Amino acid sequence: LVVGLFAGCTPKQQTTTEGGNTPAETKPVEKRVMRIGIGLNEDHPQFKGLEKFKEELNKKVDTIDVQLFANSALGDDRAMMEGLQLGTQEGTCPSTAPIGNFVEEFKVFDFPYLFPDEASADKVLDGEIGQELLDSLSAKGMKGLVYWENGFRNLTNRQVEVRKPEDMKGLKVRTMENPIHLAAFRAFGANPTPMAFGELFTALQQKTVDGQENPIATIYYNKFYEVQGYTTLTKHLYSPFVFMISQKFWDESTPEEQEAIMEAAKIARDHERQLNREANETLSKELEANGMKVIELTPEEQQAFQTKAQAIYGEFAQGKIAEYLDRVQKELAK
Ligand code: KDG
Repeated sequence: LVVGLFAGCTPKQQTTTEGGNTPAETKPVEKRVMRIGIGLNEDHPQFKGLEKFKEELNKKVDTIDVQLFANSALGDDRAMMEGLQLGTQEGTCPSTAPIGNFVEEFKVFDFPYLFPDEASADKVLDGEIGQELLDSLSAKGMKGLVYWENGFRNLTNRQVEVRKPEDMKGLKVRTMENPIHLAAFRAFGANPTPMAFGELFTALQQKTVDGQENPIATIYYNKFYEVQGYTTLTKHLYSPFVFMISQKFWDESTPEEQEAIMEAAKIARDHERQLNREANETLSKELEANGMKVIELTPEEQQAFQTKAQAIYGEFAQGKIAEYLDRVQKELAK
């Protein structure tokens, strides 16, 4: 039984206790609260992954009370990462795109058409390069645990059957807050605008923007088909998630708790990736059943987008980002 949250305490003291009615001689288990927030909703594989994390962690330790918040209830990706730094929440799972605003090198994952498939992404993310980048978050107050999957992003819009970059001319497209994404969509010919995910559905509904880009699972579970007519399978970018907690929470954990957190995060990662891949495979049909036209591109049509995207590589592949880009490309060529 959770008897209460001691509001106003420092994160270390933010505990809940169990066993309120136990005899005085039985010491109640003190639990530290781990509040984890995401922008997506409870139906999305990302939330199912968090539930798995909670379940697995509870099997291993009884000293952490995981509380889950979907639908941007704790803020957007950027605000939640700031929350980790400030100690107002303990965990989140952002796309890597907004992480580039905290640690520049993460922008290596923002180059369109970098990863050809999920297996290549897993190889880089779960390998040395991915680990180095996770480790670089610690200096910013965030402990990067493991990569989960958002997936290959696709364009949706209200009114145009987009098959080639020219079809996107002037289309107002929401992107995540990331300069490379904005540049890519300008290169495609669109008129991109950055916006927090939590504001997106309403913006599409009110026609503040014409379109957006996200993986199939998000398009489906967020019911974008209610306000969008077309999905073009551009697959222009593989979007990873980073499952992270605050460095402070990590540092205040015992070695046993740290091991349990890592193990649970990995089991949850495998579960989330599997659910997400199944969703991305099967849900195109459901989009069509809900009235959307789903446009599959021929390799030549896809190449036209890739060629446009290639033109922005030079501008953004600078300094540390260029070094990482080079390493990723070499790793993929192996
Ligand atoms: O829970 C993750 C979301 O907050 C966000 O990262 C989803 O891909 C996303 C987007 O488009 O903002």
